[in-house]
Amino acid sequence: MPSSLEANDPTISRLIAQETQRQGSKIRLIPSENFVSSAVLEATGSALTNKYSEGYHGKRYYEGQEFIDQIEELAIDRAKDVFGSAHANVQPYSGSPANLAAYLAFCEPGDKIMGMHLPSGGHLTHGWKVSISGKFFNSVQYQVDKETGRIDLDHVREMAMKERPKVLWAGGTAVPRTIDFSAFAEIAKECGALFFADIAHIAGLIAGGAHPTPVGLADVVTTTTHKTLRGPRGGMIMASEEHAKAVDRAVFPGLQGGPHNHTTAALAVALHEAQQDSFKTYAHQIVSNAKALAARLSEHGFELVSGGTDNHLILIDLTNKELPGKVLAKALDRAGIVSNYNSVPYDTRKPFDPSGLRIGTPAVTTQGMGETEMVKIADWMNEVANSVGDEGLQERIAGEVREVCKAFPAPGTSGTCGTSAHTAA
Ligand code: DSN
Repeated sequence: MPSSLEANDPTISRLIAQETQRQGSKIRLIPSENFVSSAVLEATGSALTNKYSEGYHGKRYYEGQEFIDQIEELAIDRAKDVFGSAHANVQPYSGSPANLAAYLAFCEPGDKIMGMHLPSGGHLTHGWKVSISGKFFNSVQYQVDKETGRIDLDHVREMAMKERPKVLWAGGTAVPRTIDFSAFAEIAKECGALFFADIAHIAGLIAGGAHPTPVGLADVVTTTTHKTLRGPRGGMIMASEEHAKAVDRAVFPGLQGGPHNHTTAALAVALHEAQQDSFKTYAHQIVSNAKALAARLSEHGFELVSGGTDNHLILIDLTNKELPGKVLAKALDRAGIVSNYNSVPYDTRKPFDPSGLRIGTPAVTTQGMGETEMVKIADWMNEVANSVGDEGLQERIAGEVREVCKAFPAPGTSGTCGTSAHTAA
């Protein structure tokens, strides 16, 4: 008997099945991607998508909120518990809207903001020129040190004292090293800035105790919920009690309409998973896996920005291999290994054809892979990089990748997940 989707829309049904199969049969190294549990998937696909709920618990603009209120309160309570935050807003649609809401809560157009330069690993919404944050605000940006590839806190301090921004951002999308949130908090205090921490990439590591937290140090902490945190696609803002009202008003009615209740419920489920001891194991294993992968890649002569990794992410500078990131990413994809080409600090190539490749270990860790598999993956990557035009080689490796994926089935792609690193709630 076909499912209702198969019967009603066989084309979309087939495409979803094909994408699901793609995810389950390739090694997914994009550091911002993951596999959610079947429980999170189930909540995401629930009838909650049918309901409008503008407002907050006790002050909604539609009737029929008796269950939605409970769901949103549970998500908030769990977020506060997992991150030790005084306040949490779970309504942002994703990371960029969460960051916009943070601006709306505290800034006026034209205010000066200071974030990390995109090619240094920052995010578009931290003041990059093509983003609304770079257009509506007066943006100044710090870069990583050219020699070390790391954030130079003396440079950040010097620039912040000179520029006196309204907001100082820490966090980004291609930062392979531990972020010293205490140092950023001190700099923000010294120069009179508000400190915004964007933990989108590392939220799961923080929840699992594998990275220091900015909660309690930053005025505002924003995050997506679908990266290492392993929840549905969404966003969240955490703040002290002092800033709670401003944050809530900025999200609604300032920026958004009705919250996506199916996402809120799925986030509550993911946060429940993050409360389990097994989540700590998962978070620490992500880092161990990334270190093992980085070490083996270095042995193969890959040059890693900053020399390695402290977290889930590795940024490879392919300049010494005379190989553009895009060429290697496409060859790897044919070999069943999915990555993304990415700018490296001080890149001389264009963002759409950059010098780097960005990889990470959240998804493979969720599948239960460990250091042994990371060494194998690095060896495959090296083989592909040494002969990017060899389609026979890529086909052989794609077959071997499929076998490995069969041994480490991903939740939601095969209906099972027999791994110690994953909690199916
Ligand atoms: N697109 C996200 C990432 O891949 O890091 C950032 O927004």
